[in-house]
Amino acid sequence: KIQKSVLSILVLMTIGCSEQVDVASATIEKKAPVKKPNVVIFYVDDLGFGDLSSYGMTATKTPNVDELAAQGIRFTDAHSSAATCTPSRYSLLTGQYAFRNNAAILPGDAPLIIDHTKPTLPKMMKKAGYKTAVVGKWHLGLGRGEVDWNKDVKPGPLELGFDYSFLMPATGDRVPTVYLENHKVVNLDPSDPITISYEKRVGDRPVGTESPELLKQTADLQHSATIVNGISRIGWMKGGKSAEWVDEDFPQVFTDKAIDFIQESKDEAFMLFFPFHDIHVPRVPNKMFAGKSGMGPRGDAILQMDWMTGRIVDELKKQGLYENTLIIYSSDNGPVMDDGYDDFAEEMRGEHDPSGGFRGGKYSAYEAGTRVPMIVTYPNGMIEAGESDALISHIDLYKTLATLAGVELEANEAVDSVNVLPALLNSKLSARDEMLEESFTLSLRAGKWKYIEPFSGVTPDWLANKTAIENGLTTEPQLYDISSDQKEQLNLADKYPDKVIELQQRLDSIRAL
Ligand code: NG6
Ligand code: CA
Repeated sequence: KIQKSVLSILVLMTIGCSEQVDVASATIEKKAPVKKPNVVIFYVDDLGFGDLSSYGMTATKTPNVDELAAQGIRFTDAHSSAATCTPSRYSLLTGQYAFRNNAAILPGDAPLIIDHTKPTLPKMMKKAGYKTAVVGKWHLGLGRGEVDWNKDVKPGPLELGFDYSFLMPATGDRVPTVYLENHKVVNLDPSDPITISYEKRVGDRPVGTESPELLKQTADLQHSATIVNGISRIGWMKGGKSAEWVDEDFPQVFTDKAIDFIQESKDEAFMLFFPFHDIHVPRVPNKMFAGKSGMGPRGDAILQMDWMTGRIVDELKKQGLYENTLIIYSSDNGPVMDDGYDDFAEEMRGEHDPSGGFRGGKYSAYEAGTRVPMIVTYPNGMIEAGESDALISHIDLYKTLATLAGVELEANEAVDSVNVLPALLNSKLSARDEMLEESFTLSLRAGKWKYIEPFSGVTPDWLANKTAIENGLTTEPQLYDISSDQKEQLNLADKYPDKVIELQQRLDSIRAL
């Protein structure tokens, strides 16, 4: 079986080098492709390890994602690069740890944090002839600072190597609450220009602190500035009335744009990066899903995400592309219940465990901060359905896709990324034996050990006050035997001081790279 998979990889590498597969090697596999495989990355926001029925959720069902899980490999030790969104995305698109660039959660008016003169994942795919697009939530900053939303907004995804972009510029809970298509705000009326501020109130739109009667959901102080569509946001926005999004329309709007891209690209090799807004706050599902999960808006957002996934996969099938598409489905960080809006996620959760039995969640140095569902399908007979406990980080997608596409990387490109293609295609093969997890501190997984570096910084108030979240930040070192103590209950740092020193040194050397 392993031999068969090695042959599969050879076939894939051949595809990377030439358009046509050598017929002799192609006969080894059932249906070897004649075109480079398309790549679709479904990147859900804040979806926890336990938030899919294929990962143990019983409270409601995710049939579309479960179908992918049934046809592909379901990973149980795959990780987002970080426990929050901006750093995770940064690493995925650059193959470098976010701490190397101090990438942290960004406000909605922040400049682009990826250097567009440097290599990126989409630029690398373009070298191999891929057409590339990003459709969905961005949250990596735009422009050079003081961005003017009324002019061309750049640099952004196009300058980073995407041929097409349709974005929510930051997050659903931050202004500006408008779509950005390539360089332009969609439907903007030039006589009603947009001004954004994260410092002071601008414009005459009502705000959450003063007009709670206008709200669909009340929110904490941080999320109680400008109200758009009955939801108060972080930050203030003036103008841009005709360009405002309607949160309930997200599922159709984003999937329609992805489907358009697939239809337009069907005769070429393409890579679609599809970062969802769901299941991030504010959770304001479309009426097709509102009230359907029995777990409140958070559960309904899971159903919405599942429906969106299904529509895009159906389109691939309709276009005859599914057989030749590598699909990677995962999440940008672990789960959170209360993230600022009163949507009763915790109260309506019932027995559901979003972390799937692991400790912590979004923001946390414990496993549930980054251990997320990951499903890989490649129906072309190259991959056998199964379950894999290979240790993988999303930072590895860069080198892995470079291998798939046959691109040779420059010396300084994607330095933290590891090629895990063999493990993506064969559930019996292992991947890393060492991996870094980023949160407000750093954690190192090495063999059976998980080491959490002591945290000497200041925990932001909003995080310290979230008592429901175990952020894992302590001034003392933490050492867990993750092979026997998956829930990170027994700190062995005092018992194995030499191990602590060894792992801290290893961490320091990765940092100094
Ligand atoms: C936090 C926000 C939270 C969420 C998060 C980003 C506050 C108090 N909390 O700062 O609501 O927006 O940033 O989430 O403002 S992420 O998934 O995009 O990283
Ligand atoms: Ca997130």
